[in-house]
Amino acid sequence: MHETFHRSIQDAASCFKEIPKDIPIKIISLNSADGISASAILVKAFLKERRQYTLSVVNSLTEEMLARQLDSGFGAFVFCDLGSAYLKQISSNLPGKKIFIFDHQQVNDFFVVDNFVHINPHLHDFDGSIDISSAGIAFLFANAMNKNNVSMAYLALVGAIGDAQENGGFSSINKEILDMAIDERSMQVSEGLRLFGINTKPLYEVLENSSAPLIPGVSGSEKGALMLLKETRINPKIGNSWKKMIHLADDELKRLVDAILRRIPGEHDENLIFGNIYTLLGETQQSPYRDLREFATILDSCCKMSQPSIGVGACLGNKKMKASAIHLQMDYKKILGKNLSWFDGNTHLRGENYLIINAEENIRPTLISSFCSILAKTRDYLKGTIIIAMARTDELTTKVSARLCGSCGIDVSELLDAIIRPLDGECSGHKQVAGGMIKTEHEVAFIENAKKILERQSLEEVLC
Ligand SMILES: [Mn+2]
Repeated sequence: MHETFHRSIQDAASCFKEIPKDIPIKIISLNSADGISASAILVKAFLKERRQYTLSVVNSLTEEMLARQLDSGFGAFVFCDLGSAYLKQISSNLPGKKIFIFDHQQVNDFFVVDNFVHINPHLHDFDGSIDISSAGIAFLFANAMNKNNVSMAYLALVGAIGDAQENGGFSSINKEILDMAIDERSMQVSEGLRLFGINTKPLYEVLENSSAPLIPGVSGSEKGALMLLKETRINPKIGNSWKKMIHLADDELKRLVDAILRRIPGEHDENLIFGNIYTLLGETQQSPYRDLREFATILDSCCKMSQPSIGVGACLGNKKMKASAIHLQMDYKKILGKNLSWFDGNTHLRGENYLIINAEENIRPTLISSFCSILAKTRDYLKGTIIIAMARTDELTTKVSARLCGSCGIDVSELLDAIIRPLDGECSGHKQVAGGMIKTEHEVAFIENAKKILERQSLEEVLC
């Protein structure tokens, strides 16, 4: 499997090199941290090859959009972080074009067309959810075209982290890419508290700023952060200055890790806050980009704030864009904070096993999914509680997001599908996380359906 995967990358690179240099190429990428990292890798590689390219970042692929591309003058298309689920649509809308698909979603359809170069780890028995991301594929492809592109290995890892593929360490192909990055000395791996700014900022400030994970009562609260240190018998100061992580004794560190884990509902995995730290050596000590995990969250903020081009610019090393991306991240955090205050200040529909929040225009539709995740992760809801949050778009549609608190036998995407299907809406997801779209005029019917189905679900649980 390993060999066939690497051969498919080599073949893709050779096939790409055969495209005449005067043919303009269009990169179409998903608006995600992984998609952005993948795009930045391709942009850099194409510049080196003196290729003409255009990049477009989208929230999803649609037939209309694909149809519009046919006469756009582009001779080749590279789809990043999407495409594997749209093989037929791409093929029927772009006949005669050279198509490259770099995706790692499940492939349901083994549709093969001559003009397609389809790279997906699932086609080679790898697990696309943890073994490699689209940025990893884009990187291996770029590296197969020109060995100097090995310097971008770290960007492949930023993409993988953005897709939650680093669970206490990298595995499989991601691990090989990490080794390449270490070999060419752009990165270093060490062990420590996995909180942002850990080497540079005072401990209390690191705790206060923690957003991944969010520590209930501590994240966003200076008082809460100082209280946590007091509780764990750690003096926040050393002499006249603030204590940093390097000043902690082993037993203090252990107490702090335990205390943080106790604060996060349902979380007992030490890996969440203690483990590998990936340092980008080319960045200054003060730079948030120095920590690869923080780099990925900055890109994620650019996506959520609907400004992916700033994220791409930051990946390309543009100083202005790097600074703008940090500002976007701050704005994003502020907005999420406001959304949580709105939530706390209003009443919502609560059942025994569910919570339904109709935010209407109070929360941006692009942020509703993050908002829903934060509620599920930081509020102490009973295991098995289903949270559904809704927010309106400008197009008379309402975006719906659903989360399951804690893992149990329930499949939240099946439930959301059952609620949405009679309303002609669309939805996708998996056991813990699902999302969908309905017409705004169907909101009332959606809530009624949801109540009915979730109440039945709760009854079934009691019965069995
Ligand atoms: Mn991805």
